[in-house]
Amino acid sequence: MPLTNKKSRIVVIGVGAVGSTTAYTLLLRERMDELVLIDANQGKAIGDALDMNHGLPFLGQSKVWAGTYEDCKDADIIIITAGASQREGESRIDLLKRNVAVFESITTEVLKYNTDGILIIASNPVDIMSYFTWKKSGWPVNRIIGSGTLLDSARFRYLIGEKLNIDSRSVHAHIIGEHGDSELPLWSMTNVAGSTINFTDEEKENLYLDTKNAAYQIIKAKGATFYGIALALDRICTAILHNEAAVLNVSTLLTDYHGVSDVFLGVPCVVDRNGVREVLPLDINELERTQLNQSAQKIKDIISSVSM
Ligand code: 6V0
Repeated sequence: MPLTNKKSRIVVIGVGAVGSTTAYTLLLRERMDELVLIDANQGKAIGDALDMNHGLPFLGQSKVWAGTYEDCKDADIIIITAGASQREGESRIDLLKRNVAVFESITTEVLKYNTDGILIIASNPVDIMSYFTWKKSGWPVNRIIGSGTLLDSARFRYLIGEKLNIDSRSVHAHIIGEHGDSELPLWSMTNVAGSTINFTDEEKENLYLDTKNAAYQIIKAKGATFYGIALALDRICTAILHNEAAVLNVSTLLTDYHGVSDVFLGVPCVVDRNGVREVLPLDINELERTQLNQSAQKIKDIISSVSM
């Protein structure tokens, strides 16, 4: 639902597994008036748009089409899910070099037509791609949002909920840091409606490892992950379009945050119509602070090694 009479528009760039599932999720939930699909493989975008249009008689009034970068002009939100997907056994960092070149060309095109939208980045390694996009775009940092550890936090909440036999929506638990191998669980802040959860150290370690390795497990089983991330991206879009001020663990620029600066990482952020309104201060313990700094250092080392 837009805040003005202007038609709300979301553009999805890269309609592979993640992009097309995200587009379909947004359509099913009737999040926008106009949905534009863009892909280097134009046939895929055209086919997806046709396919989705044939479902409109069962849905609402949204318009869907395979577009060009010119269609970014009136977009409220542009979601970038283009790029190569993670191969079996490949770390997200290994994807970087392949994806930087793709992003270079995409952001150049988007910037020609849009100056006031919000960019949501999902392509991996997402924290680095978000940082790179921010640097390249020159946009205010609140309008560049990486999907960050929103999906990881959802996986964590799901696993904890399953173990406790409690609805995962009632589990308050956060994964922060890199969306990847150096991410960390905030056990000191994990609770169910304020009630502390008493897991053994071994149980905690297993829950964390199952969360962290979930993507590898899914990729091994079926080649790619896309349903969970599609719902996470839908959640970010809703927070923006409905001006929710929702707290979501997205990737944003950190400045003097528990000793971390000049890097994008997933942390709890307030997300509203302007994107990331603020980063929530966290009362984390010393171990978590050390782990967050290690995660930041890992990302910074990689960024400096590819000299962006
Ligand atoms: P995919 O199925 O290979 O789709 C990628 C799409 O991008 C293809 O349709 C390509 O044609 C298209 N593409 C490539 N280059 C361009 C370009 N220059 N312009 C426009 N389109 C282009 O990959 P999949 O959808 O599985 O993954 C996409 C990205 O999302 C990858 O980087 C994944 O690692 C990442 N994921 C991120 C997640 C997260 O939590 N942030 C979760 C899952 C996947």
